[in-house]
Amino acid sequence: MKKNDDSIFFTDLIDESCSTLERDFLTTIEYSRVKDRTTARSRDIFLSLSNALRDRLIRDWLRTQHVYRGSKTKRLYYLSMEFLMGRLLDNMLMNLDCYDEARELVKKTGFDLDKLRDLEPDMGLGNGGLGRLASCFLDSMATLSLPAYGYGIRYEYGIFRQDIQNGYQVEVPDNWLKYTCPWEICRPDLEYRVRFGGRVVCLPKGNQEYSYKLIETEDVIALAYDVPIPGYDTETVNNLRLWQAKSTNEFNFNYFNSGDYLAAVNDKNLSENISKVLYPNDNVYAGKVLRLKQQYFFVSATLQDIIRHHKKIHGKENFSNFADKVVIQLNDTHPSIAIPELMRIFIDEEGLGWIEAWEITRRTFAYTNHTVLPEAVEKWDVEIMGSLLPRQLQIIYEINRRFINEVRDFHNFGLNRVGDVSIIEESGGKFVRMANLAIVGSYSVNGVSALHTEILKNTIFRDFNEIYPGKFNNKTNGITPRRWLLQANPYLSKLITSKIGKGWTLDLDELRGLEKYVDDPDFCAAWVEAKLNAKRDLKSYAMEHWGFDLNLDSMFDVHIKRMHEYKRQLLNVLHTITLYNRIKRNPNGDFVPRTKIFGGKAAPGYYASKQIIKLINSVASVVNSDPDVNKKLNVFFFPNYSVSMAEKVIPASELSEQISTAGFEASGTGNMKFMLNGAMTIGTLDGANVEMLEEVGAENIFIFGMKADEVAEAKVTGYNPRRIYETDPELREVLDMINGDFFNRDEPHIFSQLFNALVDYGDNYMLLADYRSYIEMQDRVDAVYRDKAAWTRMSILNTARSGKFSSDRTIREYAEEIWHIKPVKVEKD
Ligand code: 26Q
Repeated sequence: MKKNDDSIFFTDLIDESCSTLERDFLTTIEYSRVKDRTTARSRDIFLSLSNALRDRLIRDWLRTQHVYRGSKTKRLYYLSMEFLMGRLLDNMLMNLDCYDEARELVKKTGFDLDKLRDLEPDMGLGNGGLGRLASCFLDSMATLSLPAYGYGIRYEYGIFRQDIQNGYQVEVPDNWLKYTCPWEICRPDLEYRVRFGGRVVCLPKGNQEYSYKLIETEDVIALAYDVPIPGYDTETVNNLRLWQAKSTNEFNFNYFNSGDYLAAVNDKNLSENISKVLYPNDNVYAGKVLRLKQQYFFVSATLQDIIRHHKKIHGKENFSNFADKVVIQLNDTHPSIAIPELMRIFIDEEGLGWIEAWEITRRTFAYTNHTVLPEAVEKWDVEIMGSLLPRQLQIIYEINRRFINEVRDFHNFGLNRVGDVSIIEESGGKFVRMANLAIVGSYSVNGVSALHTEILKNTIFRDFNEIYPGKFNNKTNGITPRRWLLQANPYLSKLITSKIGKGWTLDLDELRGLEKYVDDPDFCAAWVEAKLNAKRDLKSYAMEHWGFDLNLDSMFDVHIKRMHEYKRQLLNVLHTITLYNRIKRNPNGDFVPRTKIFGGKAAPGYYASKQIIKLINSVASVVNSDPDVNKKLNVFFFPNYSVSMAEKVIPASELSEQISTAGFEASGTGNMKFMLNGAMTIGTLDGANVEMLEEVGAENIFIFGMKADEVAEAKVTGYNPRRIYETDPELREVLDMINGDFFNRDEPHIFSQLFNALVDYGDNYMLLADYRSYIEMQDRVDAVYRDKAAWTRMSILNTARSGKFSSDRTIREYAEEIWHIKPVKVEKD
C-alpha cells in the first residue's frame, strides 16, 4: 500500500503491481459488495475473495469443456441425489495453487485469511457416506482429467443443523444460501421442462404399431446451476450441475377458468417445493411422493441435457453410438427412474423401436449399491408411481414382462424365484423394486467393498448373480487425500512431504516410503508433535465453541458418523460406562486417560437414535462432573457433526471407532480418513475394515467381535441376549445403571426402551454378543497406548499403508473396468 493508503476505497489499492486476482478481489468488494474500508466486514472479504477465485477458474473451465467437445470422447455422468461438498475455499486455493497470494492480498485489506474460513457454510447437500463419496469422486475425476460430470439437485436447505437442547437433538433448517453461494453460476439460459402426471394416449401408427403421448401433464422447469470442480495439479476444471425447480409461467387453466386467480398462483409456488429440502434420512427409505418427484425431476432434466449434447456433437438422428459416448453411473437406486425415462425418450420422442432402445439403454447404465439394510431398499407404491409417472410405469411393466419371460424360459426359474427377481412386488400391495429395475437395466452392478460385494452376490442378489454372471463387481471406496490429509492436517502433511516429497498427493501409495522411518527417533518425535499440534487445535476449537475442556494428556477416542443403531454408538457407551465403573471402584488406579468424543446426526424421525444421543449427553454430564473420574475419563458429544467438523476432529484423533455389526456397514469411508491421519482403528470385520486389516497387518489394528457370517448364522438359529446379560456381571451392572436412571435422575425411565431392546427384544444389532470381546480389545488398546513408542510406530504404519484408500485408485478402477473412459488432457493457456 503506497500512495492511497488513507483512501477509504478498496479500488484505490489497485496499482500496476496487482495481479488480476487482486484487482478482481478489490473490485468485487467495492462494486458487488458495495463496501469501503470502513464498512467492509469479514463476510464481504470472504465472498469477494471467493468470487475472484471462481472467476480465475473460468478460463480453465471453459477450456476444459471446449477440449472435451473437440475430442468427442466418451463421457461419464455421475447421477446422485446427494453431494456433500463441505467447504470449498481451501479446496479452490489449493487447486489454484494460490494460497500465499490469497493470504497476502487478504492481509492488505486488513483481514486474516485464517479467520475467514469459518464463515463459509458447508455445502451440506447430502446425509453422510454416499454424498461425501460422490464429492470425493468429483475431486478424483477432475484430478485424473476424466471427462466426467456430476448431476444433482440444488436443495435450498441442505442437511439440517443439529442443536442440542437438554441433551436432545433439535433440528434447525440449514439456510446455506442466506448470503449466496460464491462458487455457483446460475445458467438462466439452461432450462428444461419436466412433466408430471397427466394421461397416456395411444395413437395407432398403422400395421398394429402404436405411438404413445403424454397429455395434460403438470410441468415444472429445471434451472441449471453450475459449480466448477478443479482438479489438483492439472488444468482440468470439471462441472457439477445442480438443478433448481422453478414454476412454469403458465397458470393452472382450470383455476383460471373458474376465476380463482390466487389458487392458480399458489399452485405455481408449490412446484418450487421440489428442490426445497434434502430428505434427512440416511440408510432409511422414505416412500414420500415429494421424494419421487425430486428423483424424477433431476433425472429428467439431466437426461434432456445429456441427449441435447449428444445430438449436438454426434448428429441428430444418431443414437447407434450413444452407449459408446455416454455412460451414466447411478449412485444407488435413487436416480434409477432414469432407466425407464431413457426408454421413454428413445421410443416416444426419438422414434426408436423397443429392441433397439433397450439395447442402448442397458449398455448405458451402471449401478452402485451402497447398502444391504432392508429398511433402506427403495420400493415405490405402484399407485403413487402410476399417478406421478404413468408412462414410465407402463414402460417398467413392459421391461418386467420381457425380463420375466427370459428368466422363465432361459434360466428355468420356478414361480417362487421368478417372484423374487420380479421388478414388481405383488405381496400386500404392489411396489416397484428399484434395485431390481437398476440391476436389469444396467450392464454393471458394483458393491463398495470386497465384503459388501460378496454379500450382494451371495445373499440379497444371489439369483441376479446367477442370471447375469459377470455383471456384479467390486469397487472398494476411497477418499480424496487432498482434502483429508493435505488440507485438513497441515502438521502431518508437511512432515510427510519433508521426508518423502509431495508425490503422495497424487500417488498415495508413495506413503509406503514412510515405513523406513518408523525406527528413526527424530522422525517419531516429530510425528508425535504433529499429532499433538492437531490435538491442541481441536482443544481450542472445542473450548471456544462449546466450553468443552479436552485433556491433552488423554487418548482422543472418536466415534463420529451418522447416528444409527447398526453403527453401534450404544456399544461404545457401554464401554464408556464400564470404564466409569472401574475408575469409581478404584479411584487411585493407574488408568489410561481417555476422552470419548461422539458426533453425528440422527434422522429426525428415528426415535431410538435420538435416545442414544440423549444417553451420550446424560452419561457425559455424570462422568465429566464426577471428581473421582474426570481426570481419567471425559465424554463429549460435539453438536452438528459435518464435513468441516470432520476436517478438524480427524487429524486430532488417536482411536477410531468402526464398530458396526458385521455385515451391515457396506464400506465406511470415515474409517479410511482416520487411518490416513495416523489414528488406530478399533473395529469389526465389516465393510472396508476388512481391507484395512489386509493392508496394515493384524498387529496394527484392533479387530474384535463376530464375523459377518456368524452374525447371519445367529440371526437364523436365534440368539439369547438375556443370557449374556445374566452371566456377565460387569455388563449387567452397566445395563442396570442405564435402566435404573443412574444418568437421568430427573427424567425417570427415559432409557428403559433402550435397555429392553437389548435385553428382551432380541438385540437386533448384537451388542451384547460383542460386548466382552470389545471390552477386551479396548483393554489391549490401553496397553499399547501406554507404550508410546509402540503406539507411534503403529500410527506411522497406519498412514504409510493407507495408499489403497485413495479415491484416485477407486476412480481409476471405475474408469478402466466399468466406464471405459480415458483421461483427456487440457493444456496450459
Ligand atoms: C432413500 C429414500 C428416501 C429418502 C432417503 C433415502 C436414502 C438416503 C441416503 C437412503 C440411503 C442414503 C444413504 C446411504 C449411505 O450413505 N450409505 C453409505 O454409503 C457409503 C458410501 O458407499 C458407505 O461407505 C456406507 O457404508 C453406507 O452406509
